[in-house]
Amino acid sequence: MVSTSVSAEPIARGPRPGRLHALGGAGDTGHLNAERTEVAIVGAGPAGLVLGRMLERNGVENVILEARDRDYVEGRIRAGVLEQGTVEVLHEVGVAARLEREGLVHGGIYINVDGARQHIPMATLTGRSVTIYGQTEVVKDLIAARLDDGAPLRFECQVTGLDRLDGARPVVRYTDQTGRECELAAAFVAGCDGFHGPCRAAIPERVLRTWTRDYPFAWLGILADVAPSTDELIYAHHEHGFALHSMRSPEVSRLYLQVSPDESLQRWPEDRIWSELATRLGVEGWTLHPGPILERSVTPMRSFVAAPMRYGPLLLAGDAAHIVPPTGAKGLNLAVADVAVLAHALVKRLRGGDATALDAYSDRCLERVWRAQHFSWWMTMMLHVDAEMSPYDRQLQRSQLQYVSSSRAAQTSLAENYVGLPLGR
Ligand code: FAS
Ligand code: PHB
Repeated sequence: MVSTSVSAEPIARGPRPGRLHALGGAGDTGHLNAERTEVAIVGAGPAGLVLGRMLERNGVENVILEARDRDYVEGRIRAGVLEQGTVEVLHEVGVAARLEREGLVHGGIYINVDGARQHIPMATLTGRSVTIYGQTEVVKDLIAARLDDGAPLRFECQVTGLDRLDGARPVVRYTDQTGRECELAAAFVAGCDGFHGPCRAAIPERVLRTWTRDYPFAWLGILADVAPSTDELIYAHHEHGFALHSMRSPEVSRLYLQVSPDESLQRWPEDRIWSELATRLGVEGWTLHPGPILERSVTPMRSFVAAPMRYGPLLLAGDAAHIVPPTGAKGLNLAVADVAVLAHALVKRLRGGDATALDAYSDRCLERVWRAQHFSWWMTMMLHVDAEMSPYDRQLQRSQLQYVSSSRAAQTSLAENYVGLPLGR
């Protein structure tokens, strides 16, 4: 365990092997105008940005290539729950000042079952808590820090392919914002390009195994300009379907409704959204306060895992390697956990020549990924209404809901998975 080497303390910026310079040396045939760096990172989501930050602070050269422009990347509304381990990593890499000021620390969640609300005191049961702080804010903080540092972050640079993954120095091909075809050679390529990116597809089918589960439901999510009607998140199971009351700040609420995967937003005018939320989240003596809806979207739900997460010099992290339904609030946290392990391994390999951690990277992450897969599937099946469910399974679901609402042991298990297991590196 050499956690100190991948630590917050930026090392002295000594002369380092040429940050970016044109190839042209002996042996670099066919990629004459390729720039060169140590780690080419594809994607400026949470995975790519946290990895870039950790490598940067340990003096490892890296370049981030991002297909979209800055406004788009910073405007994408996604996750909102940070595990304690994720907050610790953001602290470690020195981008937690605003999180400290604006993040909402929650010691529990509520589970609503048919009009009865049960509090799960996670901090009491596990000693750990979660922090509510939007993914958009995490990404903004990381981008600002990187640009302040002058570290290379190229927006509107679409990666189109990876070459020489079987060679000593892979090459990333991309189209820059002027449409020019460019190449970036690197010792390692980090595929942090999300589920739809090109990096996973660069791993030969004979090598890559995938597991998938699609769910017969989706989430209609809204961002509303109204103070949350609850102090902590409410997960509700109701005969009409699942609902979730989350938030982004003391002034802004984030709420979700279970809908069918092909649901059209046209069929959900504001008043219908608020009345359905009130029905599904409702308990005696509690009122949901509606407000202007700022954003709404429908997100399909899928479970997906790809393995191995490494193919020679290519390392996958985050949604590029695994997807979970958002019911367990694991997506963003898994992405950060992957790159916390990856950064450590790359520094040991590139600075110490020791490849043990890198060789163990995939197995190490998959262990945590499958735990989160199981928890996210379990929360999803327990809390959603599946019309195809057999009457027998329906009874099992009811028993599970009653068990979680009444048993400390069941609540402790839920809490332990929800707050996230400490990050081993
Ligand atoms: P990301 O998808 O965040 O980032 C990948 C980046 O790669 C993107 O910026 C993309 O533009 C870039 N890229 C792709 N192809 C490229 C190419 N060819 N060249 C260059 N760049 C390329 N999780 C929750 O816990 N709660 C939620 O409510 C929740 N809501 C979600 C809603 C949606 C619509 C989605 C898709 C995910 C949601 N998630 C949620 C999960 C989410 O938080 C992800 O787990 C998290 O964004 C994963 O981070 P990354 O792995 O960095 O991938
Ligand atoms: C969110 O705040 O966006 C959120 C919270 C908890 C979840 C999913 C999404 O399980």
